[in-house]
Order: sequence, then C-alpha cells, then structure tokens
Amino acid sequence: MIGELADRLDRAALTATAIPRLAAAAGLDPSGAYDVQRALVERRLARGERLTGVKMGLTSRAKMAQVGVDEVIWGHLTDGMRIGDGGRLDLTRLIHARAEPEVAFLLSGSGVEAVAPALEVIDSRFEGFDFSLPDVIADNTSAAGYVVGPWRPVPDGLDNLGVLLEVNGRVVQTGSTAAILGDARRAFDAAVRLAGGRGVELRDGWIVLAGAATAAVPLHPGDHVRAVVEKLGTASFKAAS
Ligand code: OOG
Ligand code: MG
Repeated sequence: MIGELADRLDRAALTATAIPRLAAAAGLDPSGAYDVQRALVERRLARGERLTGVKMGLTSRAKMAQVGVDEVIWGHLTDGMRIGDGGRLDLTRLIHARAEPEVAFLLSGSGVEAVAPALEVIDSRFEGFDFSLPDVIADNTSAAGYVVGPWRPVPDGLDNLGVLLEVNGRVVQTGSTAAILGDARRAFDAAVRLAGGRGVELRDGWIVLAGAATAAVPLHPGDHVRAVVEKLGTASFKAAS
C-alpha cells in the first residue's frame, strides 16, 4: 500500500496533475505518511537525483493558518529541486506553485557553518492545495524547488531579522525570523531531532530550510520573485512558462 500511494504522488508530480487527498481513505497516520514520503523520495533517487538536505514546514503561525495544519513537519530536498540564485523556474512542470521566503542553514561537522536567505517553491500535489497533516507529510511537505542566496557566517542574532517577499519589485509579504519557532535556529534543532527520529542523519554539505516566515504567494508566468532577509541579503528567481 505504501508503494502504491507513493506511486500516485510521484505520477501527480511528474505529470503536473493534481490528485484527490489520499491519507484518510488509506488510514494513514503521520508515521505511515513518513513511510510514504520516504518511498516517494526513493523513486526520485532511483531516477538519479541526490539528496541535498531537509526542509522544515509549518514552523510559523502564518503558514499554519494558511494551510490549516498546525504541526511542524519535515521533508527531503534533492538536487532536482535546486534553482540557481537568479535562475529560472519552469512553471509548466508544476500544478499550482507558490513561493515563500525562508532562511537556509549549511551543515558542517554536525553544526551550522553558514546561513543564507532562501526561497522555497511549494506545489501541493493535492487538488485545491488542500490536505490533512498525513497528506502533506506523504507529499514530501509540498516541496518542489528552492533557491539559496549567498552564504555568510551566522550573525549573533537570528531571532528577529526582517523578512520581505517581493514579486515584480513589490513587497507582497512581510515578516520576521522570529516567526520561525521564535528563532530560526530552533528550526535547525527540530530538523536534527525529527529527521534523526526517522533514521535520517544530516550530512556535511546538506542544507536545512527553516520554514517560511510568511504565508506563501501563488506564482504566475513572468513573475520575478525575491526574498530579502535583513543582514543576510537576497535570493531570487524568475518564473517562466
Ligand atoms: C506545506 C509546506 C510548508 C513551510 O515552509 O512552512 C512549508 C505547504 O504549505 O504546502 O514548506
Ligand atoms: Mg517552506
């Protein structure tokens, strides 16, 4: 059953076609949903993708309120999701993509070596971007793409840096790294704990996305999207059709 559910989600992503929710009918609890997520990611790895890190989700109230799920979750990142800073995102491969501003950590020696402004592109494989907790876990927490800006040493305080999300030069969301579990560094600790609890040890060179500081915004062809994080700088991409 786990493999069949993973196949359904994998096909939905590969064909950019939304599917109905699946967790309730399959009786999936969060633990079973992480099994589906793992099987889904294994399909990507079998096609030649490599793991590049993990992402935290629903670490801010703004995000919990937007999707109606109020638990911290985590998912896998692969090199197939990476978009270069200032690069291009092909929207035709996605269903109903959204962008959100994040902070990324770079791992080294099991600690944080550097931090960067980042953007995540999320694209729920579920119709209407509507899901339960086990659904979104099984769907690899809606992960679809990510951009990391320039790395820099971790500044003294990460607990209250201003965050802006801009689309075509206009500010569309504002927030603070304080929105991320009170301090974005807590998201890193949660990643170590939650992924570790599922047997995934974070490796040197991996990145950890801390989770969005604001709600996500829908993407349209031609959108130029930029995250600005106080003291850290910017990360951007352009959505092409
Ligand atoms: C779930 C993923 C949440 C975040 O940063 O909070 C997430 C979703 O919003 O579809 O990535
Ligand atoms: Mg996110």
